Amino acid sequence: MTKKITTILAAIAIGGLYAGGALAGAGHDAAKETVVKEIRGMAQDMKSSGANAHSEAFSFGQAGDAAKVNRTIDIEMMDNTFNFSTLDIKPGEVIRFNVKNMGEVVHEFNIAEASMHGEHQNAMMKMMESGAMEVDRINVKAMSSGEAAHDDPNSVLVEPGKTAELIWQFKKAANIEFACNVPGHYEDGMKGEILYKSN
Ligand SMILES: [Cu+2]
Repeated sequence: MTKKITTILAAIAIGGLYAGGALAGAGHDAAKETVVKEIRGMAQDMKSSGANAHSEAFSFGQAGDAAKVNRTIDIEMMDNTFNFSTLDIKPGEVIRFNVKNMGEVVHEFNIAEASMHGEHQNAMMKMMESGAMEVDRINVKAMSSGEAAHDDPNSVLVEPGKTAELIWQFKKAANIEFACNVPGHYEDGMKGEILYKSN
């Protein structure tokens, strides 16, 4: 049993005592609600601390709602460059990115803080090593399990000739880049800056 699960079980036990003690009073429901919230929070922590879960909040926004899209931007990925070197975004804007891979190798469109791209490059190297990703194809079965899983809401990994969609709601933040973290591509300059010129 992992430490986190033990902690959650302990919280449930304590919650039971707490709720039980308050049973006679009017505070019962409120106490129960607090405990439920705590457990939910912990389950969420556990999820986001997992090797393949990235549901934490980002400084620069969150996965966007398809019904609230303000604008569509066509992203073309070549070997190894994007069709844009910068993107100008309004804070709050929900953008649908149509991401097309025109190249002959797998590319990624990932929106993140510059420092996060570095971390993601290490993860991507592991995917390559584990066989979850090859130069020109994605091994979906290997990709969907284990440490090499690629399920970040701020990123799409696209095979040659394919198109993927990413909907993102932007929040203004410093040092945000779009980049491809396939090994070697970022270093080749396959990246660009998100600007917030039109506030
Ligand atoms: Cu690339």
